Amino acid sequence: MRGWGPPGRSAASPSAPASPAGRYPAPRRAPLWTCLLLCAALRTLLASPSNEVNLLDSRTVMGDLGWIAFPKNGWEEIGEVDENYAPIHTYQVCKVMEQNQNNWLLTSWISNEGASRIFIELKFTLRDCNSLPGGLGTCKETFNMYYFESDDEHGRNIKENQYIKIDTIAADESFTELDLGDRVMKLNTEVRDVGPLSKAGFYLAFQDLGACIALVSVRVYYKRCPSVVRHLAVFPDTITGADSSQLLEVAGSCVNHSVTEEPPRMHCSAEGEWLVPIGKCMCKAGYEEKNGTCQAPSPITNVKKGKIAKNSISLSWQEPDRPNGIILEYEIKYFEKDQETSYTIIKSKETTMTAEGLKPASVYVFQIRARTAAGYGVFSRRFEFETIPVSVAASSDQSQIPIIAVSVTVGVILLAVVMGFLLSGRRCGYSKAKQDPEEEKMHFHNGHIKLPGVRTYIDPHTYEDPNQAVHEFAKEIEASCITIERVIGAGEFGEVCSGRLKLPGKRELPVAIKTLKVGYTEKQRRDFLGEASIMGQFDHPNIIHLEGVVTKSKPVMIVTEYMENGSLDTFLKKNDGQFTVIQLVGMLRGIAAGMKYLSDMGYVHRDLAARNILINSNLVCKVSDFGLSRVLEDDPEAAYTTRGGKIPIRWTAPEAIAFRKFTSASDVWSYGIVMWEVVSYGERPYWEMTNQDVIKAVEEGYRLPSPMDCPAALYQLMLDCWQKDRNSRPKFDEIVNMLDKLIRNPSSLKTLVNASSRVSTLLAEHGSLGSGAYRSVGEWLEAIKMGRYTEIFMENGYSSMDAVAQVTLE
Ligand code: ACK
Repeated sequence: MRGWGPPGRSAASPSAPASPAGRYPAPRRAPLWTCLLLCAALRTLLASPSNEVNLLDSRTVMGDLGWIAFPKNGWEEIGEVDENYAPIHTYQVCKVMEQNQNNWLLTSWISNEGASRIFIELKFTLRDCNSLPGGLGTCKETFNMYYFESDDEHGRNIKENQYIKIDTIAADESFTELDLGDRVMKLNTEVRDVGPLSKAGFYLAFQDLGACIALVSVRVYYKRCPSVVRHLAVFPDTITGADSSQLLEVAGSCVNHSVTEEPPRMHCSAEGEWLVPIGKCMCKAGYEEKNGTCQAPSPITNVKKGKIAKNSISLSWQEPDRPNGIILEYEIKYFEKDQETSYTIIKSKETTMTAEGLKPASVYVFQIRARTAAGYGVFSRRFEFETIPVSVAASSDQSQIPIIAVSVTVGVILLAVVMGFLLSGRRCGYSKAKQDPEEEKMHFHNGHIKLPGVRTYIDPHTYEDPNQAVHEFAKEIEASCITIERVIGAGEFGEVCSGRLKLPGKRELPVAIKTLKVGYTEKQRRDFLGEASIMGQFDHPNIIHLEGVVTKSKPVMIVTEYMENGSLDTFLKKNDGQFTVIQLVGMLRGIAAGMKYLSDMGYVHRDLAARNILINSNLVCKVSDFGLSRVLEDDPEAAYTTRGGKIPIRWTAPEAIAFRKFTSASDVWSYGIVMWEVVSYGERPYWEMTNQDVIKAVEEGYRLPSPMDCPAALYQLMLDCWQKDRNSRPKFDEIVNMLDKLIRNPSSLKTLVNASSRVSTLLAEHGSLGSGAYRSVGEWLEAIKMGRYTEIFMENGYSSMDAVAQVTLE
C-alpha cells in the first residue's frame, strides 16, 4: 500500500503527460476562465449563514494553504491573485490523457472546534470527457473525497488506505471547449457531511483518478444554534448534535432581574434551528420587560429648582415615566461642581429635597434616582444649580422674617391639631361606615392633613360628593382614547370589555373596561365609580392598576390594566394540575404581597377569593374587586346572614359572619381559603355543603382538609390563617416572609401533608403573635407608622403611654 512521505521521499515516480495545451487549460498557469470569471464573483458569496461556523474557507486564507499534492506533478495550485491582490487558492489537475492516475491533494489539519458533525462545501469545475478529442478511455468525470481523524497535526503522512472515503463527487455540470470560448462558467457546488467525529481534528483529501478538475474552493464548517434570548432566557451558542436527526435539549438562563420556577429549555436541531421552547422567565417585581431585558425604574428627567439660598438649594422632581413598581424612596447625590470625589447622598421619600450647608455663590451638581422593591434605577442626568452670594442672601433674609414667624406658628398649631385628633380618638370630620375601628387609628389624616411618608386608604364615603372622590383618585380619560374590542364578561353594573388605551404621548396599552349600563340610578353610578375611587389610591404590582375613568361622557367607564388570564379561579380550573408547586406558591406570594399592601394602607378587602384575583400572562396575580357595596350586592357567593348582611360565607372568618368584625385578620382567614383554592386548582371550598352547614362546621372547629398533594408547609399556613382567635392568625407580612422562605428553599415544599408533624408546633408559635398592648410610646408610634415623631413626644414629656393618655386637646 502506498503512503505519503514528505515530497522528497515519495515512492512513486509520476509520469508527466504532455499538456493538451490549446485544447483545454494549461496546468501550470492560472487559466483565464478561472480567474476572470470566478474570483470576483466568489468573494461576494463568502458570507455564510449565522448558524454555520467556518473551520476552513480556502477563499479567505490570505497566505499559503499548506496543502500537499502527491505526486508532485498531480494536483497543483494556481498561483493567482484576484482584483484585490488576495490569493486564489485554486487547485487543478488535468491528466486525462494518461493511464493509471492517482493524484492526491491533502489539506492541512483542521480543528473541529468541538463539533462532532462537519460539513464540506466544494466548488469546482469539471471538463466534459465527451468534449475531449481522443484518449477518452482514460478520462474521468468524478473525483473522491476522504478524511482522516487525528488529535493533532501529526499524521498527515499516514497510508492512503487509512483515509476514510466520504464520497465520490460528480459534477452536475461539466464544461466543454465551447463554454470556454463563451467564457461561460459552469461552477458546481457539492456539500457532504461527516460525523460523528471523535478526535480534535481531521485532514481532508481529494483523490483524482484521471479527470480534468479545478477545485476552486473548499469550505469546511459546522452548524450551531446561535445564541438567542427567548422568553427572557438566554440560550448559549450550541453546536448541533452528531446525528442529522438529533435534537439537543439546552437549558436557558434567565436574563438579569428575571426569575423562573423551572429553567426554560429549547431544542437545537441538526440544522442549527431552535425548536420547541419550554418554560420562561419573568421579570422580577418592579422590573419591566423591554427588548428581551428586565429594566429598572426609568431615570428621572424633570428636576426643578425650588428655593435657593446662600447655603441651601431646594429641588423638586417628577416620578420617573416608568416607575416599575412603588417608589420606596429617592436617592439624591450632590457635590460641588468639579469636586465629584466628595459628594453627599440624601434619601427622601418625597419628590422634594433641600441640600443644606452649601457654600454661597457655588455651583452644585445634583443627580437623583428612584428605588423600588427591585432596587435602584439609573441616576438622572446631572442638574446644576448655584447658591446665591452672601450679599444677595442678606437682603432677602430680612424680608423673610415675617414669613418664618407665620410658618412656625402654623406648624405648631398643625402639630397640636394632629395630636389632638390622635389622642382624642376622633376621626377627622368623616363618618366612616365600614372599616374596622381597630384600623381607624391609621386614618387620622383623612381630613386631608397629609403627613409625609404615611399613606393610608381614604374611604370614599367620607366625601360628601362622591364625584370629588373619584376625581381626586382617578384620572379622567377621554372616551376617544379608548378602543373597545370585545366583551369579556358581565359585571354587576354592566359589561366588562377588553380594548386598548392610547393616551397622548404614551404608548398604547391593552386594558379592561368596565362599563356602567344605561338607565342606572344615581346610587348605582356612585357605587360603580366608588370602586375606581378605591382602586385609584393603590399602587402596587399585586393590586389591579387603575388607568382612569370616563365620567364626562356615556357610557361611564372604569379602565384598568388588562390581565390576560382573567380571574384566577377560572384560570386554575382550566389548567388543572398544570403548574409546579413553586408556580402556585409564586401566585400565592403575589396575592399575599398585594394584601400586605392593602392592610398596611388600612384597607380591609372583605371579599378576598380566587374569583376576585386576576392573573396575567406572566402568572402575576393581582387583587381586584374593590366595589363599595360589593359584599352586599355584587358577589354571587355572598349570602344573607341571620343579621341581614350579605356575606361570602365560605371565604369569611367566623367573627365577620357572626358580628361583622371585618379586619385585616378576617382578610387573612379569606387568604387561607384562597390558598386552598389555588392548591386545589379552583375546587369549591367545602364543596357542596350548604352555607349553614359550613358556618356550623367551622364554628365546631372543623377546617378544610388539605388539598391533594399539598406541601405540609402550605397546609400548615392555611390552618394558621383559620385560627379561631383572630389575633393568633399570621399577619400578611408574616405570610409574605414565610412564602418567600419556601420559594428560596424549594426542598421545604417536598414534604407533603401526610408526613407533616409540625401542626402543633406552628400553632404554638403563632399563638404568641398579635398582642395588642403597646409597652412604650415609641412602639405605639411605630405601630401607627409615626415612629419619626417619637423624639418630639419625648421632648415634650410624653414618655409613657400613661402620659400620652393624659394629653388634652389644649
Ligand atoms: O374570568 P374572567 O375572564 O376575568 O371573567 C371576568 C369578567 O371580566 C367579569 O369580571 C374579566 N375581567 C375583569 N377585569 C379584568 C381585567 N382587568 N383584565 C382581564 N379580564 C378582566 C374577569
